[in-house]
Amino acid sequence: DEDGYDLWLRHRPLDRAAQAGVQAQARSIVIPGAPSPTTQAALTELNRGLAGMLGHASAPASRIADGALLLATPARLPELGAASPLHAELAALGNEGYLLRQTRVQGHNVTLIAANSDIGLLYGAYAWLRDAATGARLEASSAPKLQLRMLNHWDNLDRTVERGYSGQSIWDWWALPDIKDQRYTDYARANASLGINGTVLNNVNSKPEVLTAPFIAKAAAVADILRPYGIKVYLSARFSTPLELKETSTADPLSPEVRAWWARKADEIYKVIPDFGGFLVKANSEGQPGPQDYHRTHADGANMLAAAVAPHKGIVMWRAFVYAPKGAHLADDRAKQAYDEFKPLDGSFAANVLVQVKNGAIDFQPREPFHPLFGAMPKTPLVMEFQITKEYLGYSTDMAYLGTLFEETLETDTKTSTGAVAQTLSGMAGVANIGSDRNWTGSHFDQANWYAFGRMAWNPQARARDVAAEWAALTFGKRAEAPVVDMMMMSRETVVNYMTPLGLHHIMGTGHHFGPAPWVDNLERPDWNPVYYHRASRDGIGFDRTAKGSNALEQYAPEIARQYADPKTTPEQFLLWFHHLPWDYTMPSARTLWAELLVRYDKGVADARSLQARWVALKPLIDARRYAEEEQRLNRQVNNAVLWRDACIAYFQSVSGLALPPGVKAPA
Ligand code: GCW
Repeated sequence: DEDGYDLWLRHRPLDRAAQAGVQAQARSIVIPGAPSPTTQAALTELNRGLAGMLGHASAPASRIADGALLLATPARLPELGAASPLHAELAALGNEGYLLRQTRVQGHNVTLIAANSDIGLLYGAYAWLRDAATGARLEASSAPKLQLRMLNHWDNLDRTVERGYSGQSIWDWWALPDIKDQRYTDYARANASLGINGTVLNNVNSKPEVLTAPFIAKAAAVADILRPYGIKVYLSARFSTPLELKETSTADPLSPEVRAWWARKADEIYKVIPDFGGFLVKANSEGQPGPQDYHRTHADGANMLAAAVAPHKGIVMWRAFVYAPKGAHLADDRAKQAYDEFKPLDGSFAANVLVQVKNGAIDFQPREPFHPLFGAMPKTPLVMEFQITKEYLGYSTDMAYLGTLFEETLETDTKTSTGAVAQTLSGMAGVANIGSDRNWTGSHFDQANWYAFGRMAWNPQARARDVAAEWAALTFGKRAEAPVVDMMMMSRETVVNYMTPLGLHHIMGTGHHFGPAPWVDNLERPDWNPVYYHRASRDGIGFDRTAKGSNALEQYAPEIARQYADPKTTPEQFLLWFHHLPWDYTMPSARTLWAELLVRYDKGVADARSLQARWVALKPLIDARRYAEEEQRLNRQVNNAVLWRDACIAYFQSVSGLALPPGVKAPA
């Protein structure tokens, strides 16, 4: 499995001491009661795991005996009912939680995986396998803190993937529904092992065809495969679908004809996908149609779709990523539009609508302050959207562990009545980085970003470092864990430094977003031009979002707005996000802003080289193929870093007219 196909489910042989411990807990596997597709999945994975770790599988047994690994719900094992000492703890874990315990059942010493549902048992089985493989403690209880833990595929029906860097779409729409690739089952296993419980199969830039009968049948075939793993299927719906299919004369959400069409469409979908999750919608953004085309609001549009799926318990996730070609804020500040459009609608969305908000207000930059909508819509459930695919962080070439990016946003305190970001969420969505590549994600280390997203959607308070350690141990083995974690933990900051230090943003190559292009100023929309964002000139650099500038700051809680209004109290990492400052502005380091910028770019390059060197040192601990594949990427990353630094410095110099400060050498 050196090619990476097995992801973090490698189930590699344990050393002898560890084998004995694991063997003692799983002499047999017992799941009382009638098997279900979900308990079958758990049993298959446990056997696969044991076969890998011990060299042989455990015999499934029907009777509880000493040394059994016992998987049970109260419905399967009456001893777990009201009289059980575990009853209260178990009841508190809800439908998806689980507990692992060494205990006695029916007079036998067993290892118990208990849950309230079969899906909880499956999650518990994966947790037990993870603990067995990493040598972690085998006593735990866990329940997800967020209800919706979703992947969003930006996959087109022709198998191209928007912002995908790992091959084609894994969904072979042409072959479906008759031909069901084994990869779909392996995809379900990987996601279930993290607790991901929903997936949107197609791109938010959607097509009407996806809601026609043939595609609904294809989606149903995928749903059938994912169902035992607790994963619901959702689809991205194009708002103008009925009109474009020529089945209505308008797409106006208040038209009875349109409402009836969507209600019938929902009935048609639920007939073949009874647990269909619902719709994800990108409307009135980047050219997508939407309710505003009919002078209706986002709430009118979302509520119309919500009414269609409500009888079937479906939901609508309505995206807040909007910036209009002729928006009021075009000249002023694109970052303000989502808040301005959505905040006034708080309280007017139907109960089964969630508003899905990107982590930051611009667009998945290497670093962004949290989106001001978090904490600002107390009456609306919000889903936080992260991008797992690295559109702006060097694709699947550059190493950038996103656990630290997720953590940074999730732990921010919004300082509003609703508190920390994590507490205002009802779900997390991650734009998938999964494709048809043998290793799924283009590079081995990008598997960690899928992993981290899933683990942090289950527990948004999880620490990025712990998650990295788990992934590294499962992927590369215990011996490589610590040095691999060190690389992962420094990797994202490295990218920030050589691309967009000190709060710079959106200065990437336009369109493709790979590599530097701070000089571009001639695109048809001003807010696509890098110059719009860095605003570098003779007098200084940075985007003034204070009251003297766009005043985007007023969208934050007063405490934050006050703190960030002054460059002296603005976190350095967001300095040029909120302020336009003279080149000779004095930084906390006592350097000028210009000198500090150069120091950051240099550090980015030095750290990229350090990543490369650390990997070379790890060679004896890494499988040959994984080693070589990552080595090539790290070599290229160093070149990317040098290019970014040199191009940005040369460009900024050309507008500032400044020389390199004394002591700084021009690049060789
Ligand atoms: O990040 C930008 C991307 C677009 C994407 C859009 C969105 C799906 O450059 O490719 O379109 O955001 O999130 O809708």
